[in-house]
Amino acid sequence: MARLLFSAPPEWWPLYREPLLRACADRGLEVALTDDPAEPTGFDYLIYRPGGPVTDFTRFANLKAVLSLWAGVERIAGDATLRVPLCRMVDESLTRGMVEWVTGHVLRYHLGIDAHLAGQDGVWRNAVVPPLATHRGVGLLGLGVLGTAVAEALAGFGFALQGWSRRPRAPGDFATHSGADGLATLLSRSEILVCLLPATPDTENLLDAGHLALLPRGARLINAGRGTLIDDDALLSALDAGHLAHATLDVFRQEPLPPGHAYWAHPRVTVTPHVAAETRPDTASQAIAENIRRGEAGLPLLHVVDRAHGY
Ligand code: NDP
Ligand code: OXD
Repeated sequence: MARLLFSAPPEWWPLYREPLLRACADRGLEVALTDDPAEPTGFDYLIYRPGGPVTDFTRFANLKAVLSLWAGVERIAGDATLRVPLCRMVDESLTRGMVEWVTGHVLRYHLGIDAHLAGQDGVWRNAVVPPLATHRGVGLLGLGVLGTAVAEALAGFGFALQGWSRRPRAPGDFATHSGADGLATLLSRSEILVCLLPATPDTENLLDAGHLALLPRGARLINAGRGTLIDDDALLSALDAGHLAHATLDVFRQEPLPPGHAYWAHPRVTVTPHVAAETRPDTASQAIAENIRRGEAGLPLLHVVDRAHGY
């Protein structure tokens, strides 16, 4: 019998209890599942979403792993009280959601949809025709699970794609880069820049004034990674100066984004409320149960976080 603790804000418990039990039963796993961290039994696995009751893992002496319901694990990756493997969420629904969201926003920019939405005034403005995707430079920061799936979708339209990751990639269907020089090359060619990097000490404020200045004038930015990737003051200055034409931001240093934040009122910013890709209880529970099955069978866990690099 594997003993599972669900630690998340209370509204998630009714949404996850049944799907988790079902996913475990599907795999023939016998489990005891609770959301009460005070139960005196030792727990084998802790299912984690930020904002739940567990903030210190020290007392969970028998824990075999912490299984995150989020793909981004910056809130616990550096936690010194966590001494067992931490697995992040990798789930096809989450990935498909991100692909749809990013593709939609890239196409909005590429096709210039806003200009037509704003101009329904009887004037026939056909002077500006968007280029084909093959002539549109799109840069993708982050080529992990989500970035790779997004790249495949955008490549399907024929966009002139470039990608950037920490470790160099073997040559593939589109140009990839790593390191500072590779970043500079990618930025200089990105009319649309998509960020799908994790929040780590190395990515903090990556998009600062210097890096934003490398983008072509009139570039657009889409951030679905984390708010910490962006130096907010530098972005606002680049937008005010017209160097960047527009930004679509799904993630922020403080969430919910405070009502008075400059992004809400900025005419060149679209704010979306961290909805790019949602973790869905049915499929996320399958991913969690699969790791429990593997743990109980003595198999290596999937998607273990590299704590040294923070993702
Ligand atoms: P992965 O861990 O699979 O991929 C991370 C990518 O970032 C990898 O390509 C990695 O490089 C690259 N990377 C990390 N650090 C650096 C660095 N210092 N320099 C250059 N590249 C770096 O993550 P996912 O693709 O699954 O998710 C990415 C992020 O998306 C999550 O961490 C989370 O913050 C965010 N997210 C946002 C959601 C939303 O709704 N807005 C939903 C889900 C996730 P390498 O390939 O070399 O390891
Ligand atoms: C995640 C997220 O990391 O929703 O899963 O941002």
